[in-house]
Amino acid sequence: GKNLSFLSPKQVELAKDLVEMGQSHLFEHWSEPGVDDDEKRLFLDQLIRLNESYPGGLKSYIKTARELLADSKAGKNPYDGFTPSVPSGEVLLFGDDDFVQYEEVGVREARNAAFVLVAGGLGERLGYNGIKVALPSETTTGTCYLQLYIEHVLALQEASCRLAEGSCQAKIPFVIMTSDDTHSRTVQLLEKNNYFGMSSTQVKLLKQEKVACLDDNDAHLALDPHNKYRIQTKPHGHGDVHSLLYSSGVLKAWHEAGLKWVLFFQDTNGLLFKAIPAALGVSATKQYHVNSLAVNRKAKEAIGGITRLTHKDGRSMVINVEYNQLDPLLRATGYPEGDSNCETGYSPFPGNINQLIFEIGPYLEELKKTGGSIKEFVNPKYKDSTKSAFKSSTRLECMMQDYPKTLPPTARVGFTVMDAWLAYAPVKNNPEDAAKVPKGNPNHSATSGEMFIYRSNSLILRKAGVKVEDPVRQVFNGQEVEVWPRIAWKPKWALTFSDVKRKVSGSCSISQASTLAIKGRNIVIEDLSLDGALIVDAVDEAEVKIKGTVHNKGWTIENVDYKDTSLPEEARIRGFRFNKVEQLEKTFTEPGKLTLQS
Ligand code: UGB
Repeated sequence: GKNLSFLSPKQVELAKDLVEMGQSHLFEHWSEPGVDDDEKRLFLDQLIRLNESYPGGLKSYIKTARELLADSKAGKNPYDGFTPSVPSGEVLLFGDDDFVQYEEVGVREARNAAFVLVAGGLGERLGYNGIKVALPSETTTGTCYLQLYIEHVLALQEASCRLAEGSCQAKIPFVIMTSDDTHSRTVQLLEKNNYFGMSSTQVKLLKQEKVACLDDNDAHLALDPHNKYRIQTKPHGHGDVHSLLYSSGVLKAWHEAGLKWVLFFQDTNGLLFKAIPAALGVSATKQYHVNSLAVNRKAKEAIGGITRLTHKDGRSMVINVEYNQLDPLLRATGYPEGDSNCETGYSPFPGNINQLIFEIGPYLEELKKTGGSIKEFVNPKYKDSTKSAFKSSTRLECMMQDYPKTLPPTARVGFTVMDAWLAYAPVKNNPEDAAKVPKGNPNHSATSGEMFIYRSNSLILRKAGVKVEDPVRQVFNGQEVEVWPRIAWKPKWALTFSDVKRKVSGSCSISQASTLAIKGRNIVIEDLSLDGALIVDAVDEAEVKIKGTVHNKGWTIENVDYKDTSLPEEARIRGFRFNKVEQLEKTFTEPGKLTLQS
């Protein structure tokens, strides 16, 4: 009944639709016509964006919200009727023959792949002020996560092309999903660093929109408490990646270009690319439509459990059960111990690390039907036991690993388990929370994230025949971790176990106090005895051999107090920094065969 002539027809249409959806409260407080008209237009523009960025629009959002809120109020368990059991998947042991073979297949396939990094999250649990992909993955080389990922994709691209018959111009597409919280800082990081060596056309950013908040069980959209002409919004979760790949046309373009695989991964796991060649090899060999990567999981570890869920009616699926739901589900279905370790010292349920590999053809076919919308959930905090009012507004959320939930039983959904030491080193917890993690469980902190990279590299070199000295245990920011020699290398130096084996030979040894950074491509290590710090770089055209004994005072580790605000946040959150006392640092700038012999 209001005079709406100052609005565009599109704006009026949506306003009318919203009133029909029971959302007239959005307009009731409007000032008289002529007052705040610009604000009102902006308000409707925001509603149009919310409407267009959600598959099925606000109508569908509100409908789903009402259903999920009713279920939540009724205390309905989403797992009602399902019994969990331990699923069987592909279990790979690093360095075994089949692991090595899968790696070779995976590298070959990589030129038919596209990579998608979901990096729209703020990382509230970590509490770092910057974007997470700008954090150093380790501080020996200072390589940030985004650089690490891009260099890995480039190295894979090159290695894969080398295996191709005939000429290969493959440029592996790299998509980053951002959000309003991370978008501009991600762009800045890329631009400031020339896309870390990737061509800028190879990188595409897709920004996810937040979704409307809900005030009550009737799914009344919530007004921003600070602005009555804005809807309050919150993040919808990493599950948005599917609808974005679909609605942007990116997925279709990849399919038309003949690409076969899309790999999803998260913002802070410095080890994930150690698992990618073999996991992609498994996907290709087993022809999996969906392959999720998993690692051995400690009970109560904040990672989801891959579970077989069998329904009373016979349906069955293998799916991630999120960490906060695994324990209650187990207790409710005949496992009185809940989420607990078995005789192996690990949970029998493999831990989801949210590194997913989809075959593009079937994925695109499915998204044509769903538009990329996947199963959502709602998690309202109620005022009291009547569950009739919320403490604060809520919203629908979704997770990318829930994609298989709506697939038909004919879909080939599998998972691949690898050693946690090899493949998983997330940075999620702030120092205080990380210090409270039960002893023996990974801390998921900046401290463990860095130390796990050294452990992984040390164990890989050991497997390749290098005598790497045992670690010592040390406490940083209240967390006890194993400190292995600080070993880091560029992806172009070695991507697979076979690469590593080709590059180390003879009798090599590395002491616990050592630091080794290999930054060049064609560097081989032969009969090296290292006790100290050695940093080697070389142009691609140089073929360098490192031999002999390197002994110096090296880089020592200093404890850092995370409360000491005079230090950079990057050091504080890990609780240590290096004191670069002495090192042998050598950069080979000329092509040709060269030897560093000491
Ligand atoms: N992310 C977005 O891009 N957009 C969003 O709206 C939210 C997040 P968290 P979470 O493997 O390590 C997941 O917060 O959700 C990005 C799995 O669900 O780090 O607690 C964000 O930037 C869980 O099963 O993780 O837990 C980040 O890159 C478990 O396996 C990514 O999504 C765990 O990760 C994950 O966000 C794990």
